[in-house]
Amino acid sequence: APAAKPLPAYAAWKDADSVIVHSANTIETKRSAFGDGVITPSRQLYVRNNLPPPAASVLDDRDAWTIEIVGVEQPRTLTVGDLKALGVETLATVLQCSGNGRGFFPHKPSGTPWEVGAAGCVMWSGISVRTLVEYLGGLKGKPVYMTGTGGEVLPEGLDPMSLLVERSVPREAMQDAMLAWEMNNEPLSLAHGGPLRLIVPGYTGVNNVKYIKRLAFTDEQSRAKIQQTGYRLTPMGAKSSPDQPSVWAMEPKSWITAPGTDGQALKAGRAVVRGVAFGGMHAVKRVEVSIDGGKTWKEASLIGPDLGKYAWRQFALPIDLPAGQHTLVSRVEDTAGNVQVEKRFENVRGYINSSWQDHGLAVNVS
Ligand code: MSS
Repeated sequence: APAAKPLPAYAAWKDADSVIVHSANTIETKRSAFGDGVITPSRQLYVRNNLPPPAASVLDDRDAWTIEIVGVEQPRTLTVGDLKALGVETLATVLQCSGNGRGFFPHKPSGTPWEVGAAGCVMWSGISVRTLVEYLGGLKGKPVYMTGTGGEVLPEGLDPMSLLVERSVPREAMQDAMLAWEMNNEPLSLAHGGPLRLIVPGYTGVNNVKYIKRLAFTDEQSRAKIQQTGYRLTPMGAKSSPDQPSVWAMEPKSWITAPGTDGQALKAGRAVVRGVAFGGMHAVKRVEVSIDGGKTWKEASLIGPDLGKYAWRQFALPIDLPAGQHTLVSRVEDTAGNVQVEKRFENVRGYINSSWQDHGLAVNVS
């Protein structure tokens, strides 16, 4: 195996044994590292930055970080300190990169070939966007989008719109959205967007803008490339364009995390198949597991605490594992009746791979 790449300085505190460092801006959680608790420990959570993060000094005085809010009746620039005096809530969400599962697309799309580990389930604390908007007199008019702008310093001499991390999501997403300053009970790290980050529950990673400097309620989508042509579900053979669906809501998805994910050969006999499952926009209703690649299915039990519809659920199914080669797969159904898809939706950049078939785990039992 090639030598493991070192963790970048801003993420040096991550648990090196639990992650795969693809590059300084793309770090994946190992499938075998998810463990049996519902929350993904911060030290194991994946990292994805489209641009290098801001200087660590932005965390020197967290409460002094400012955010501009526009598209409300009383537009204001507020500090994190101001926000902390207005409200606080805690929410668990699945944070999942739009490209998680890209590594299973046969056409090898450009971008990180993530398998299952560009995802985690984490707790956020901060102020709900609804509370903040009410405080600022409500929305001005009937804006179509909520647009968040990242606070990275852009390199000079290049068109800022080609680099700016600015994402628009449908306005309704504000109902459950949050401006978070804590993750997993700790002040938000630089790697995950500190001092302040927008959380848009149910939406893919890119819509959860880190280092947020501006929150705008707008009639148009952002002019930034990352919105206009980036993160589009572009059919094979086509060019990315704004008329294709934007990568927004997540879909029902699950995968197996044990046994056999650490590459060890398995012994025939009693075993507990475990994994994680989420609905994206709806709560998990049930999870089925197959040890014959999807020919026959058995319902697994949902275990552990239910942290709400945007969190993932752990599932477990005790089975008798016969000797031989098996493919373990799982399939989730949400409370709205949507079932995890069997096959991926082919698209140029390899986004939103929710295929249960692709996420199967081949094991060798002796
Ligand atoms: N934000 C900002 N500001 N910047 C950047 O770069 N990225 C994205 C998000 N946000 C960014 C942001 C992405 S793309 C993702 S995934 C996410 O983030 C991640 O997160 P973490 O914390 O994990 O790192 Mo794909 O869809």
